[in-house]
Amino acid sequence: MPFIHLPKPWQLPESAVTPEAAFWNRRKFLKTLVGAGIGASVLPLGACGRSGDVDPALRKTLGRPLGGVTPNPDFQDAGRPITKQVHASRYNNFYEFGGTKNIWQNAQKLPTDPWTLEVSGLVKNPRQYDLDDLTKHFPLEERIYRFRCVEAWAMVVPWVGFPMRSLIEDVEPTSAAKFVRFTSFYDPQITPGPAWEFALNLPWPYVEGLTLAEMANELAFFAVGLYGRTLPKQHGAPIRMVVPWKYGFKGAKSIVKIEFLAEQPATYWNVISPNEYGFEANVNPEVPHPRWSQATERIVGSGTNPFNWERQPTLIYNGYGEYVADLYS
Ligand SMILES: Nc1nc2c(c(=O)[nH]1)N[C@H]1C(S)=C(S)[C@@H](COP(=O)(O)O)O[C@H]1N2
Ligand SMILES: [Mo]
Repeated sequence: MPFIHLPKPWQLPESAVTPEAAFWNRRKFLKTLVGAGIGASVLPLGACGRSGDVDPALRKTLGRPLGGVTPNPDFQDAGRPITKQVHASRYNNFYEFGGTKNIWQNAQKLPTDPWTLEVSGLVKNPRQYDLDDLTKHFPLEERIYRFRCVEAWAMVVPWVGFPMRSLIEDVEPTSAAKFVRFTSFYDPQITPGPAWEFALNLPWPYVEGLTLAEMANELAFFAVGLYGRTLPKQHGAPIRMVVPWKYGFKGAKSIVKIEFLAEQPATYWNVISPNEYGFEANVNPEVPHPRWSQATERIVGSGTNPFNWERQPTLIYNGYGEYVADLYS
């Protein structure tokens, strides 16, 4: 964004971060430019080419290029550089494939074609989307979002996908629907979990949940791509959740089922350790995890090894309070 430089909350000194910071004005400003047909020429043209250098082993794990993707003008600047793909796509959490960050090659066992995403429960139009539907049924846009894991590592990546709201409009929840459960792929032959899984008896499949109001929020997104291509398996191909104001564990990967419910569903990490991983799980620098502070975060790929990655302050709602604070007042 070379010509426009108005501060967002994350570009201001901590003392200047107020709920009504300049973020909002800047969003309106960008919308005006685009509406007048001026903005398009200064907006980046999608994220192919933004991934940085990719080595041959990693290249094998990448998806196919996605065409017809519109960059969403509101989400082109996350206030930090985009994380290079060599870092983002080789440092993952996907416990179905192991308990370390280094599961990117192991995750290639995930069978993604064919795929069926079933949407059911309290909806007027239950649906099944196949693999093709996921990239063709909804118009695709690109959003560059901050991402903050509860373990205090953070990155910025260009997702491709569609707003969760579009799917809500497709299936039309009934007035009884208040919560939504998202279930990840699970097959004990393919996704055995970490080596220590048997000791803990982990509650597979991985499930996550949102309130319907959270799912309808402008930020809530289904990603089917990353850096201009379909999602690599290690990131949750062919479709995963992205809720950038919440800790990363809320973003279930490789979703096979979405159910609209009247009651709050049980969720994977909350079942494992309820006092460490809440249902709401909004990013909040002032609420420490029982075992570590959440005040700062380590920037993925910013140093030679994860132990000396640069630290930066964590922001309430991960910097997205303008969009979501109303949900919690
Ligand atoms: N099915 C499934 N989804 C998951 C996880 C997982 O282990 N299994 N890990 C979560 C956690 S803790 C994080 S931080 C993010 C990591 O996403 P990334 O690897 O694409 O960066 O995925 C989330 N979604
Ligand atoms: Mo995480």
